[in-house]
Amino acid sequence: MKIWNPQYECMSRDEMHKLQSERLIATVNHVYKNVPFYKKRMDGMGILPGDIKSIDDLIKLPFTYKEDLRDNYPFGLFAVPMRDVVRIHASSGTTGKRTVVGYTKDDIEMWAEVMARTIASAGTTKDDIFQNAYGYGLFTGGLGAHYGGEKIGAAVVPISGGNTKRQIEIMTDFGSTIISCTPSYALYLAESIEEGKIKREDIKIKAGLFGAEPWSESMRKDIEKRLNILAIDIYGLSEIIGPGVSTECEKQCGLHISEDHFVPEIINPDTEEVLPYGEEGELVFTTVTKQALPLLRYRTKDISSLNYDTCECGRTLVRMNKVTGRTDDMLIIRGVNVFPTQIESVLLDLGETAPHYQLVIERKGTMDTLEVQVEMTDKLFADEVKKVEELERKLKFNIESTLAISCKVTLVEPKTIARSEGKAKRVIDKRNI
Ligand code: DLL
Repeated sequence: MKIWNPQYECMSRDEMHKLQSERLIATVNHVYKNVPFYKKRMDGMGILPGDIKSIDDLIKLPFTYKEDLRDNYPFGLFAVPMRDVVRIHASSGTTGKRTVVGYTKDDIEMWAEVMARTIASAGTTKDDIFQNAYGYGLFTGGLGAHYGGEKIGAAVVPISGGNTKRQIEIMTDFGSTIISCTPSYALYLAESIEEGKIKREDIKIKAGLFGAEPWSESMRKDIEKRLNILAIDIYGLSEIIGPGVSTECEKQCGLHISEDHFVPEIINPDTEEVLPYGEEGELVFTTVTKQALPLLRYRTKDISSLNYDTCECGRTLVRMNKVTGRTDDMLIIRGVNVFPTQIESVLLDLGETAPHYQLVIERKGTMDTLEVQVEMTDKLFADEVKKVEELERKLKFNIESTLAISCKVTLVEPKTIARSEGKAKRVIDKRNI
């Protein structure tokens, strides 16, 4: 399959080292000058931009945490004036506040470039019809993939997420050849196609770009078999750019990181020590070309490992292994990032229930379901059923508008949710992904 940009994707390790070094130095100067937060943090550690002479000095730099973005909400970490920002996206934060990210024109161009690499790695060319079923909006998936598809010259169908009947109709009528969506939605599509009247021969999809949530090898096999396509894993996070941070190639043996833009490290999440190549730990990224929101050593909380061996596909870009989990309690339900604390805030804000709750997540068929079980207070328990139902509806509405995904709320009798002596067990994830 054609490599989109061999100059960068197949660069020698020495050249990459030199390029990353130059770009890191420029980035450190940029943030030190333009982001008071970084100046303060570097001053606090006694580090000046001049101390950073190559990419090997990365370890001298401070980490950045999701909380730093929240504490500087919404635009406090932006390194350019607002007049240079041309796009703003946002994703879930740990509590009520979202994580806000901004892009300059050059950032959007770089994003389109890394997404073109990603989309091309599934074999996409100018001749393809690319059905982009990632959500458009504040989520980075839709527009991120859109610009990459256009850069390649494919005909992008900006259908966005959901509405399965319409997805299948458009897919058949337009003759879409490439699809992008979450892997769980791909399975749902497969199931809906199997149940409907349309025959597989009437569908021309040959490959799919699936990411935004963890998925296993067995899920890949299932999708590939049922849809009869090549299923490629794509990874990214809003803070670093959105989708486009890394992608599998057709060899499906790890995700190539666009490390000319995003430099990875693997650390021990507890000691923050950098781990030797190959060991599993928390992924950390430093952006080295971003203008609006450059981040130094951003702690992703995603667990993976790195592989620097040259891949059979010819790319020299380092590969990260499939993400195996997270170091925090973030859940991804139907592609939406959910922190239990967000739900807790909604419950506490309303203050009409006991502070004991549990989240039960299941995969029914191919769809994830979320049930929020909340304990009633003794007073509420003594009330009429009508009042209880009303509160369930109100909680459901508040949670759904905070999380942007549907859920079921069940008010349970007082003292029925198991108490824990240590950390409360808030999440019962029954999905077997
Ligand atoms: O999910 C960006 C994206 C969109 C990636 C479309 C791929 C496709 P966020 O909403 O900020 O951004 O969520 C980022 O999702 O830290 C991981 O925990 C998880 N994630 C993303 N891709 C994968 C993947 C987008 N391929 C968070 N495998 C990340 C496992 C993934 N987890």
